Amino acid sequence: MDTTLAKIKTIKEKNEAILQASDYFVNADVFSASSIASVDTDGDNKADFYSVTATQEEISASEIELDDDIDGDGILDTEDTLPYFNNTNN
Ligand SMILES: [Ca+2]
Ligand SMILES: [Ca+2]
Repeated sequence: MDTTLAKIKTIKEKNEAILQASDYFVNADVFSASSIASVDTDGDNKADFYSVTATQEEISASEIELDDDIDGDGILDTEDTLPYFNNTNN
């Protein structure tokens, strides 16, 4: 299997990958004009999730939609065993 995940061989490499993912989520600000969402993993202008501080009124007033395929690989999150890993972009 020739995938990015297969390249992670050691605990150190796994921990570094987790750290990189954590940094991405903490520092993402894709929807800079809004405070209700900040992460869009596949870049399709649909948010991975809404902020825990976002109210339903703010979400309803916003044009930001939730993404049902976070990694953009064509497999819906409800079916995707790795919803944050697009295995088609190697
Ligand atoms: Ca998206
Ligand atoms: Ca997917």
